[in-house]
Amino acid sequence: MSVNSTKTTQATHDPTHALRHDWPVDEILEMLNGPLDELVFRAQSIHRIHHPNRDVQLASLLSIKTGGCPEDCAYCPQSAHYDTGLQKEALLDRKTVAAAARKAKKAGATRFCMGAAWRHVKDGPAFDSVLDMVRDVRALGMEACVTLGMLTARQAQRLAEAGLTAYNHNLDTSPEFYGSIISTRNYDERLETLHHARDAGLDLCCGGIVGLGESPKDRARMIQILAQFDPHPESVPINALVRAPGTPLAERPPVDPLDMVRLCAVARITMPQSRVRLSAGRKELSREAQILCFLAGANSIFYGDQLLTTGNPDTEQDLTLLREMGLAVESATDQADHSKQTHKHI
Ligand code: SAM
Ligand code: DTB
Ligand code: SF4
Repeated sequence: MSVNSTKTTQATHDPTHALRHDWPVDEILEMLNGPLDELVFRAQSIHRIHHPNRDVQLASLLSIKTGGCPEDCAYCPQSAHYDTGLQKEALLDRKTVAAAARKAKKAGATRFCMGAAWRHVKDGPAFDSVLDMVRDVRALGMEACVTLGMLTARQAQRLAEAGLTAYNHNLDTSPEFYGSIISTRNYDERLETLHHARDAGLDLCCGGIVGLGESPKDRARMIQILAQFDPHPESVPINALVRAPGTPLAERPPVDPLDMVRLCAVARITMPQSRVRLSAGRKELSREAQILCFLAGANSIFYGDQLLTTGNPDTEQDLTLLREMGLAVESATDQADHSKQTHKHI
């Protein structure tokens, strides 16, 4: 596996159409540090070409197994290494998860993402139960995504066989900064799981977090590595750190909203066809800051009052914001067949 692939999917030098996998880090850094108006203009120009529907995907999240995680991710309220006051919960049962998915669908979500606070997946009844949950979500006609930690090639295949749409596994930051945030696993293990998911034919949902104390160069490196995937990850979550009490990063300064705008823009420019998902941290972003993120090419949000263990804006507020912007919301009469996807204005 290589993070330095220089393959180009589309041999075109048209600056707005090219799908490139060979972005030099300095070029990304220049965009991140350059004038904001030029960055947003470039991102929006590319966005218009690749996403003429101007639609936003609503993805709902559910924590299906909460807390007690053996990993020491410095940002995470679910790590067993920190006293965050979070109530641990065993794996939810299949019926509870299916009911939550139905509720999300009724509220307008087309994608349902299930997260487990595991270091890695263990074969056995819990994994079998997750496979059933995936089948149930797909039977509702929704896209199904799970984030379960590290996977073997066989586990990725079993998820694909169950009908899973995408696997979420974030790079979170640059390989250079990774060791300052997590000591219980390394970057290559992260990449290996992503390759297993890709080899099994799953879409990749892979992005990162802003506000961990990383430098602009770390952000540029993360984007560079994401864009080296060929094809690019189909969805790229851009999270702002949620400063969870009890974690080592609880006292970090708040993320500058314009840094979120810039990161959404460079994700859009470097990965033109991907869904750029404006993810955690929206509760602390003003309506105007979120609008700038959409202008910069974000075209998905986590939708629902709860992320995994922390809060998210309420659904009415989100629908109002999208309506005020005049954006369309992705709707799906039959998610099993992507060609039948439709878009509606709200
Ligand atoms: N345990 C699995 C893993 O780490 O891959 C899946 C669940 S984990 C909670 C999923 C992602 O949530 C992390 O990779 C990280 O990007 C994001 N995340 C966790 N805590 C966060 C926080 N406090 N602020 C922003 N994003 C966070
Ligand atoms: C992603 O990139 N962000 C989501 C989802 N993928 C799994 C998780 C955000 C978690 C924020 C902290 C919490 O609610 O526990
Ligand atoms: Fe565990 Fe995932 Fe949280 Fe890390 S981010 S502590 S792996 S739940």
